[in-house]
Amino acid sequence: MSAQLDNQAISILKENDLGGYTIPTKGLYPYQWNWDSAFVALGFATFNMNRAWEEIELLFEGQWDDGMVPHIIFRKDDPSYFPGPSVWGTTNPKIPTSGHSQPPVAATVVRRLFEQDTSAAGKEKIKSLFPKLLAWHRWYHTYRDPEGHGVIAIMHPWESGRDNLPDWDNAASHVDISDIGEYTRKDTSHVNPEMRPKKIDYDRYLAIVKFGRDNNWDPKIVAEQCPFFVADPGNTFILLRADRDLLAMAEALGETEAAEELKGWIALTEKGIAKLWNEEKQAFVTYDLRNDVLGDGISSASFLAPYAGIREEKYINPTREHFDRIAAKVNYTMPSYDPDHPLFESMRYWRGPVWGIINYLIATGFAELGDTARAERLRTDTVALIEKSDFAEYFDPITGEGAGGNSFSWTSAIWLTWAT
Ligand code: 9YW
Repeated sequence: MSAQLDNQAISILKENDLGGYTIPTKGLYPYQWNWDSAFVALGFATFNMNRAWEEIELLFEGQWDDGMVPHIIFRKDDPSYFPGPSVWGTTNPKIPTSGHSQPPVAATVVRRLFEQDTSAAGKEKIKSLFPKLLAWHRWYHTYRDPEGHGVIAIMHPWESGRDNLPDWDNAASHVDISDIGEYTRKDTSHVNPEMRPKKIDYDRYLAIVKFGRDNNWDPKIVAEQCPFFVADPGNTFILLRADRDLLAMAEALGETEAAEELKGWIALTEKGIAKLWNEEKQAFVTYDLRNDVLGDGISSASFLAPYAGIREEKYINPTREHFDRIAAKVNYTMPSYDPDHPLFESMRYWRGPVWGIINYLIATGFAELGDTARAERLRTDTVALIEKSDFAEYFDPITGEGAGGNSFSWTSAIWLTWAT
């Protein structure tokens, strides 16, 4: 079974390879996505190290002058996806891109590639990628944490990579959607609309894109005025982890000045995460910085503290308890949203389904804590889901049914690098 799935996963990556970069899946997502490419690189690294580096290098071809690495790189216009490059209206980059970023997992991936590839070429790759990664992290700390709270905000639900998480609903309800005009979605013609965000979500997504476009995607204006600006435990923990990995690379390369800068960000974030702690829920939640509202939802990102290197028992013990409560309730961990919450929906995208890449991140954190049982539960559940429902985009945590796009690149990559 395993060898057969290994071959299938490799074939999917090869089929979705458009020449140095990989699309997430045919039809639904015809471009290069940021964090997808990072995970995909881990998959390629299991059988073709050069191709793994290339994936990351092509992602950074889309980097903006201010350091931002966009969430989509539009290498060629494809009418099967909406919103395409003309809707984003970005002007800065050499290649058309979207106007905001996505979870910064790349530095963590690059560190792993660097550890695996001990060749001279590997050293050259990391030398050229290091300043680009550092610039991106600096952009995140400057513009997505403008007041220096030590938590990272998103300006659009898409920037979190967890688009229709129920936690964005309230914050997004303040976004004025009266001026968005007519538009036609494409996603719902590729997959069942019941598994996708609703129309109201898309109205708000487009209103925020309009805000960005009207302000030339200036990150300073975004930080001051964007109608949606919410601190996200997902991006905060992922960046904290990535800062630590970049620090390890800075030390290996003798980049002392960069190392000091990174240590400053790490110390700030280690303190800042207290702002995302909901004492009543005993969990890390979102914080709507625009409207000063602490969330009450427990999502899969609430379990990323160990991954970020957080070790305080006051945080880790309740995190384990929530894990066990949810694990007892579902057949397959980790649902993207708390099944005890009234807004949980087992098949609707980021409101309940299980995502292989998130399982991998959470499990990495638990394994590093020495918590093998919980890490293994996540891994064996991921294996069971893929064996049952193939390399789907995401899965129902109760039935294990696959949902969204199929022959999905990051599910295949996660299989190769971790689950198998
Ligand atoms: C969209 C590609 C992307 C992921 C995101 C996921 C989804 C795209 O697909 O967003 O148009 O909704 O939410 O995390 O990177 O796989």
